[in-house]
Amino acid sequence: MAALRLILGDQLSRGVSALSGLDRDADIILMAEVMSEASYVRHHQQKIAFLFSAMRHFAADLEKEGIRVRYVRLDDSGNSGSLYGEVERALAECDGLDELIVTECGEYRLAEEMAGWADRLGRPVEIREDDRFVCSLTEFEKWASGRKTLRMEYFYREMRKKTGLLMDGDDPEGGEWNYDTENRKKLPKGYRPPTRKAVRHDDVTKEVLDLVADRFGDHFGTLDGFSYGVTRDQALRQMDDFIEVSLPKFGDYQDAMATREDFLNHSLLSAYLNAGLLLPMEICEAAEEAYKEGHVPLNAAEGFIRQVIGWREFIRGVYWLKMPAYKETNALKADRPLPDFYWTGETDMHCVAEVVRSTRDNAYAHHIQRLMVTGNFALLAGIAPEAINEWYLIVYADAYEWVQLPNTHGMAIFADGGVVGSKPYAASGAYINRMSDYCSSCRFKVTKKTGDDACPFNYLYWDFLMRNEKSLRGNHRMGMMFKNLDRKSEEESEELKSQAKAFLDGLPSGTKGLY
Ligand code: FAD
Ligand code: DLZ
Repeated sequence: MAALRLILGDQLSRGVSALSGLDRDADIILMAEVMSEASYVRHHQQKIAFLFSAMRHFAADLEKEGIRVRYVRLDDSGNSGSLYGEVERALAECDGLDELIVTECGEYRLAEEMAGWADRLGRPVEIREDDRFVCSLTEFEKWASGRKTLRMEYFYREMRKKTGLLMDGDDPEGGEWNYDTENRKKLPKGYRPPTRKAVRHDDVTKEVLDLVADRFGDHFGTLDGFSYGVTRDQALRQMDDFIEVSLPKFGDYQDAMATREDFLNHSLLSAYLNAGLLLPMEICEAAEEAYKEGHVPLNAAEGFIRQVIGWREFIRGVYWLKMPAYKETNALKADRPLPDFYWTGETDMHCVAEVVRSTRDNAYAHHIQRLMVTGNFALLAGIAPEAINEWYLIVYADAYEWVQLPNTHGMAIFADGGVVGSKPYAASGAYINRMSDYCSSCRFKVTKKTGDDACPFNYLYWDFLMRNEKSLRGNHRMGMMFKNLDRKSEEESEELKSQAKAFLDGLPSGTKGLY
């Protein structure tokens, strides 16, 4: 039987299951740039440019191998605008194709749609497992079954044993599973983060950048300085460069933040991993190798590997285990609209302005910026889950719902009531001050709790605890927080509440024309 094999924009791996068993003489690969995928949220311009260019390069590489590819560009005449429409059109226009083969996709909305394709097409549709992950969904379900709570740390240990990464027989390398306590260092004064290898862009990418500017120029973000690699070779070079230059201090400065230093020692590999240009095991093996050669310390290698085979796999497992109900939860009954500064960056809170700037410029912010600045603000302010989830899905080049949602909905804003994390990551300005240089050039004073020049994170933090006392006081991991709250006089508590209310009520939101 000849097959049409659909490859999605985030399935750019030569070994993706939809390509296995390919009959080069009979089968046709379909790849399509379609408006439905490019606009179901108003993706950052760089995310669209990265994916379209990577898709075009991937298709060209397949063609070089002699594989027949039907590649539909966004502006091709006849483009139906949707993946289903392109599948239907390909089946109608190419003779002799009996079935459709596709690898399962990364978002529930599309998976649901695809489940109905066989009926709509009146042909067999084979949806294959996405085996580019370390843990299959069935394996995760088995691990989760019967557990009262799902905790990443225990899952991670299983993944270490399964992969053998950083294992010394049955024991973890160095005697501990986790070296996180060594990974919370502030940047030393005058620290100069590694510089990144520049990527040279070819005509394919230049053409895509023009297309995106023309068709999506009103989406959030800028294309200036677009620096993503768009081929597997370029992604591999970024990986090698990271291992060589940035990984040695990755652990030490993993939680640090600094003005105008957007990347520090982070890998910047998530967009490549999530699109399929790199695979999780190969980057972990490279990190382990660097440790074995004595090039990087254990806290760096372990910290990095934990993010990939621990957090990334755990998050994916939670998404597919809990959807679709997961997205509808709102444990803290948050309902505030998204403040305009998430789009404009116009706020006197220097930390927030910096994170939004990096997000706009790079379609990137590192984990602590996402979690403890924009995420923490959304948690403390009680931003409605659907509004903040949509923002995170739009603004990052690595964002697909399977990975964005549990990170935002669960880890950052605790809307899932504790599925991903055991307590909300609520923090006052003191945390941001400890881990960054942001506060020293901020109009607000991080040491002040109330008053016009007090850091908003301070009164919002106390207001958050008071507002959510009923839901959170029983959480044993929050005992100390509530003990500190109990020390406040009624007068002080009222002042904190009223300052938080005045600040939040005064935030412009929903301004017309902002995305
Ligand atoms: P590094 O710090 O170098 O980490 C190495 C790799 O580990 C990353 O490339 C990534 O693949 C993986 N990783 C690390 N932490 C996580 C995590 N919590 N979940 C999944 N993978 C992880 N990551 C995404 O890939 N897509 C998203 O849409 C996304 N949205 C997020 C939203 C919020 C609110 C938060 C708090 C985190 C989010 N993350 C997301 C996780 C994490 O912030 C990014 O993976 C990371 O910042 C990517 O940068 P990096 O490649 O330099 O990562
Ligand atoms: C994100 C994205 C964008 C912007 N455009 C396309 C596209 O035109 N064609 C395509 O096949 N995939 C695209 N993608 C990736 C899909 O949205 C992604 O495959 C699903 O969200 C499932 O993860």
